[in-house]
Amino acid sequence: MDATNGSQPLESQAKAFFDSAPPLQNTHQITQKLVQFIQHNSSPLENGDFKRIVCVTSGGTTAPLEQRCVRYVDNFSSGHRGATSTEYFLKAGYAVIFLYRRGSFQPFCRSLPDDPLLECFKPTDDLNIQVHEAYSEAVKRAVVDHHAAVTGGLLLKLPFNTIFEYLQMLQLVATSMRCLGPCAMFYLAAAVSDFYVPWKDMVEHKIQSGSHLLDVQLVEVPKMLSMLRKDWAPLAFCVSFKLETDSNILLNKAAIALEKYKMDAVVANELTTRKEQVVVVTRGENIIVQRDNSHSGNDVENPLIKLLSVRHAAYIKDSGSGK
Ligand code: 9Z3
Repeated sequence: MDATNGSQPLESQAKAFFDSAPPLQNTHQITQKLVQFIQHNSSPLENGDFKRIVCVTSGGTTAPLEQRCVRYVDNFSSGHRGATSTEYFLKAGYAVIFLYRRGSFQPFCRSLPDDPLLECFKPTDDLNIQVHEAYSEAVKRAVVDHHAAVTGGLLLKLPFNTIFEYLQMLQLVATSMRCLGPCAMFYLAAAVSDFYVPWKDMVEHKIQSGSHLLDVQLVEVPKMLSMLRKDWAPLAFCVSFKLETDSNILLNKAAIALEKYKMDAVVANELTTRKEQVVVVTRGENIIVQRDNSHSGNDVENPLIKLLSVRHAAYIKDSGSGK
């Protein structure tokens, strides 16, 4: 495989990416859902403040190698960070647009076993099914909390698979959230492909073994964080993530991303310790956030979302408007 660097301006790279991407299947339905969701959460609260809405991205994007895709390049992410964070954002009073990779971890399902349907239920004598005693509390909590969030209009779930779907959907979400000004937050935990094969250069059928599999020409994915900041939702509070396996370069890379993409915070995490500790890199300081080990059910996302929620509130206040 080989990779090329785009030397054109970002806007033309982004345009080329979107023009050549296979169009999203259900743009109209997604837009309608977004409009409804944002409208539902846009009326002022009793204290005169506006509800805050966060877009949480979660899971890894795929970069297909064939148009009728059999093989693809994947980005590592189980979706645990995004799903867990969604629960804490809901607890903190946010409405959440959860943009997730199909098949990745889901909010409220973390305490269920790997195969919840088959492991949580058992047949009864008369061939009905009932919840297994061992899981009855966990199943009840998951179903009740999920139902409350969705029917209360506080959680909108939108799935993606490919980098093409992800970036088109992120653009739709961001431009729909622009009207919220600083009350919008982006929490970009998804692991996004750095390279892709443009649709027009992609072979249609499954690449045969022994043929051109190793000749695939990869192109750099345009840095859409800049588009988000500059064009799609310029007033939103933006938090991106930086993942490294070498802790020696992590903080420096996060600081570079903070400046380059004009983020409000970059959450730096190292692959093996990501569930224990993250560092929130901001312009003023680096804040170490750790999981509280004294309770088993505690997650690093609990203090992380509390911190980001406080920072977001200050950002809204500084911007001088509730909306
Ligand atoms: C992250 O760094 C996430 O925290 C993880 C979460 C993917 C590590 P899990 O889903 O893991 O709980 O298993 N996400 C961003 C990864 C990423 O691709 N960042 C890009 C980079 O590091 C910037 S967008 O260059």
